[in-house]
Amino acid sequence: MKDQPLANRSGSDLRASDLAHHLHPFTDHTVLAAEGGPRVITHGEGVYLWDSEGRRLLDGMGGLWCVNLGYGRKELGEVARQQMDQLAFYNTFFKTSHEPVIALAEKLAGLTPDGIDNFFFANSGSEANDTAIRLVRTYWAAQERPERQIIISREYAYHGSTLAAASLCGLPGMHGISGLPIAGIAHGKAPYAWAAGRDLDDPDYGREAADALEARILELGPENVAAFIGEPVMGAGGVITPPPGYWARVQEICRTYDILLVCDEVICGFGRTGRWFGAQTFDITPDIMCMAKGLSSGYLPISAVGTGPRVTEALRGKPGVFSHGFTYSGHPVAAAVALKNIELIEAEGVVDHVRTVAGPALARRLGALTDHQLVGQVRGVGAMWAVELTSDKATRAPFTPVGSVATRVRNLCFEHGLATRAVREGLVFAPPLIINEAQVDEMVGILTDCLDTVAAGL
Ligand code: PXG
Repeated sequence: MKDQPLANRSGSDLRASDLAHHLHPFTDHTVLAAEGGPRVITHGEGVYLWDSEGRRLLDGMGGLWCVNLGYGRKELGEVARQQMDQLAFYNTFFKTSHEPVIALAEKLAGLTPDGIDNFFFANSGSEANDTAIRLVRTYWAAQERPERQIIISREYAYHGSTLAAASLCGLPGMHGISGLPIAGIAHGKAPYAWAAGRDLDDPDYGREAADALEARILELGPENVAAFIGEPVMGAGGVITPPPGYWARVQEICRTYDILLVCDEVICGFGRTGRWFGAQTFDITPDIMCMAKGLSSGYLPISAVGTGPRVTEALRGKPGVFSHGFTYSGHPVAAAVALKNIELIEAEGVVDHVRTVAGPALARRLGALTDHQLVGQVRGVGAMWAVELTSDKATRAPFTPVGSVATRVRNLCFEHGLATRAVREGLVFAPPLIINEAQVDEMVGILTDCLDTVAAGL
């Protein structure tokens, strides 16, 4: 069985083999086995995927918040092929470099906010955030302030799955392994208006949510705090959008206490919020910026960490080795694909498309669901959205057990041709950025039918 080419094997055969040999991320393997194995995805084109049974799915999650340009872009494969022929691999350690990584770093410097001009490369968002922690520690060591150790993250944050990045997470479950979070990580409140019983556009709440960070800093002792890390819009935590004024006040607080600001742009970067970066949408000037996912539209694994003047100076201005890096830091094939991906996003006006077409269509069509009996709140920006369900619109109570109804809606959506994701009692959406208005209609149409069916069965 192992020697058969994939194309000749039936779906059930593939599922059986997967169950026998493949360990999946973030999966209850007993549930997977009880359901007879995973759905096997065979190919993709534009915003659509197909599975081994020939069923078509509209990909409401852009793979996993990453396939910004959509599936099947031949140009990216061609660039990868050319680069493999020319130079499949060389490292960027020990005073060497190569053209693709030089071109990519130069390109990123032109797209990121002013001051973010230098880039360190890795392979995943988790590694980018681990790198950010190293950079923060390096910065404070260079200032001869090594007691500044604590990095403040937030409840509901997702920053990755390596031991350090998992420590930054604020989601239940991520700290299940004993010993996490690692030392020097603290958590504060998220600006989650729905859970706080506040309106999305309440400026008082924006200020209060940010002031909670100041209170946390004072509790920990400002002299011990090294950095604050945040996603401009919290993604995997349930598309938690910042209330008005939140980021302005957070930045003021970071400046007051001389704390570095790290933006985790792993989801928000490369057009997701309707600008190149979430930092631009929310007028944030970070000291460190982490990116991955949309950097290559998920075609190859690559991530980057951008540094502003303070952090760059700590690395460039002092002798001493920065003892950190990965074999594949700045991998030439991944870098070439990322560069081409960025060029295509630019040439096709994809970021403007999100801001002027896809984003407004998602806002309009998903926003209309607010009247649905199961829906408590619809929130989002650009092409990242959440539909929060509730059993009681007045008290905002979830269903019992929490997540049971959202999971039912999610499963039904998959059966009816829409890939989405349930987060607590909500459904989240992050389709490829190239999604057009008719496809938004199709997506929200399937979702609405599934909400109706589930509501009728309650
Ligand atoms: N930061 C953010 C903001 C992320 O969303 C990471 C870092 C880690 O990236 P890597 O490449 O190491 O996975 C992420 C990843 C979900 C889900 O269920 C989201 C992510 C990963 C896995 C699942 O929504 N985001």
